[in-house]
Parts: sequence; C-alpha cells; structure tokens
Amino acid sequence: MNTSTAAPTRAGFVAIIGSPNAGKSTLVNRLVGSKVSIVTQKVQTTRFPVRGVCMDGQSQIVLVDTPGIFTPRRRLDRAMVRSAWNGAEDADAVVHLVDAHAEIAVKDGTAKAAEKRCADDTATIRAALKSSGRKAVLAMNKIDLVKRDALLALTNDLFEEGVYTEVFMISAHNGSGVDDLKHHMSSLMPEGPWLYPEDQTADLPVRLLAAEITREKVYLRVHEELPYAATVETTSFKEAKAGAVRIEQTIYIEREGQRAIILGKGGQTLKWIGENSRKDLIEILDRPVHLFLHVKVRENWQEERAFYADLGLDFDV
Ligand SMILES: Nc1nc2c(ncn2[C@@H]2O[C@H](COP(=O)(O)OP(=O)(O)OP(=O)(O)O)[C@@H](O)[C@H]2O)c(=O)[nH]1
Ligand SMILES: [Mg+2]
Repeated sequence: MNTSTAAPTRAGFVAIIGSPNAGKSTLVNRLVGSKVSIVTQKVQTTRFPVRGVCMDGQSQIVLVDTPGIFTPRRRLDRAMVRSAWNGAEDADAVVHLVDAHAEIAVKDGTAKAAEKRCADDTATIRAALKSSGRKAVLAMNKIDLVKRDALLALTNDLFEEGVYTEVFMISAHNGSGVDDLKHHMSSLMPEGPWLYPEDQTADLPVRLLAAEITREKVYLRVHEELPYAATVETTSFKEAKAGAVRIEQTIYIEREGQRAIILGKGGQTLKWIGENSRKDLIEILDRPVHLFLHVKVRENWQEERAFYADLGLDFDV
C-alpha cells in the first residue's frame, strides 16, 4: 500500500517580534484561539517569551510571543530585549509585526511620543535583521485603524529594505488577514513530528499563567499610577472541594506608598482586580476558582536573581 500521498506532518517555531504595543500578544492569542499571553494598552506588557500552539491542517506552529524590542535601560528591560532576540534566533521563521497605525502617524507628523518610540524600535529591528542576514515575514498590523493608501505607501517603504520575504496586512484585533498569515507560517514549518499534543495550546506552567492573568488586571487598572512597579507571584495552587482550585497570589509592590493605589478606596481596586482575574481563570482553567490576593512590599524585586530565573530570563545581561 502506498501511504506517501498523505500530507506529511510539520512542526516548528515562529517568533513574533516587534516594538512594544505592536499587537504581538493579541496576534498569538488570535492564532491560538484562546488567551495564552496577556494584552494591555501599556507598552512592555510581555516580560518573557510565551509559547502558544496553533494547528493548521497537518502543521503545528509553535508561536513564540516575545517582549517588545526597545532601547533598554533597566536590568529588566535588558533581560527582556535579550530574550526577544534569543526567541528569534532559535525559531524556524520570524514574523516582524509592525503597528501600521503608529508608523503612519509618525509619517503624518501626528504621532505622540510613544508612537515615535515605536517607529524607532521598528527601525532598530529592521537594521538588526539586515545586519544578521536573517529574513523575516513582514506583518502590518492594526489595519482596521488606517487608510489603505497610507498603508500601501508605508509597506512599500519597509519592504524596499530587502529584509522581508513576504508581506501580510492584518488586524490581530478583528482577525482580518490572519488566516492567510497562518497558512504561510505553516508552509515554512519543517517536516517532522508534532512537538506538543494536538489539543495543547500553551506551555506556560499554570501557576505562572495564573500570575500573568492577575498582572494583566493590575496593569489594566492602575497602569498610570504604577508604571512597572508591580509583579505577581502565585504562592499556592491547590485542589479544593467540588473540582475547584484554590489559588493564592501575592502582588509585590516596590514601596509602601503604592499599597493604597493597589487597594483603592475601600479596597475597591483590589476587589476589581481579583474579580476580573478570577473570571478569566475560570474560563482558562475550565473549573471553579477561589482566588486570594495579598499585597506585599518587596523593594528590590527588579534586582533579584530568583525573579529572573523563575521567568527564564537572564539576570546577567
Ligand atoms: N485597533 C487595533 N488594536 C490592536 C490590534 N492588535 C492589537 N491591538 C491593541 O494594541 C494594544 C497592544 O497589544 P498587545 O498585544 O499587548 O501588544 P504587544 O506587542 O504584545 O505589546 P508588548 O507585550 O508590550 O510588547 C492592545 O490595546 C491591543 O488591544 C489591531 O489589529 N487593531
Ligand atoms: Mg505582549
């Protein structure tokens, strides 16, 4: 019997790189079809590479969502930038995701400071790709927010640099163009057995994923007041009655004065964070969740080696 006509299985890694806020985590979640990486309106949300698994026919695409690449200042920034590039180096294919809306605003002269920084980062990434000789797929994101003419002009400019093999126009937000990008990614995957079981979507340890979900809520709620000062750790994850899980987490802040911000008036802010995190966790874990949040001061968490090791980041960069 000849079985050679069956399509071979393929599997590999695709790194998604791009400036902070380009929409990398949104794209990964959309491709995977569930939330594996947290998303906020704040830049530098993703702190360490998060893997999401997406199937396309006989191909398994392991997406590596990387921290936004930017000009590093703090130790945490440097570690994040390094891990983003490592993710790209180890991958079978690289997708450079560009926030088309921000880039066009820069060209028009209507950009805010954050959008200008974002365009600088795009240039840095392009230059780094060029000097490394590494080819990437260009994906123009947020096309739901831009005019077609401006988008085409911008894409032409970027493409001319010669570092991209292909270009896709997408909206990670509403899904437009994302399937075409997915099919292209799957054609780039090497032949071989799948790396994860077919029904697995994430490989983040569940305690870490749970902590990330709460960190997302902290960011969403207090991002103006607490820029990057908070981090979340799951301290206990235990089976409870009736198939439920009991999760205890600590939100670490850097100064006692920040406690009032996290708690909010009459504890309202912390309550909101807890309620919304629990709602997501119930959906993701598909079981009842009892969530207990504590707030503690840990002045120097950004300088603690253990914190980096837990996230797979390199402390000494
Ligand atoms: N309108 C629109 N907004 C989008 C799109 N994709 C992402 N966003 C929004 O852009 C913001 C940033 O999205 P993220 O997915 O967190 O971006 P990121 O690239 O992972 O950011 P970092 O982790 O900080 O590097 C969020 O507010 C998203 O909702 C899109 O296609 N259209
Ligand atoms: Mg992200």
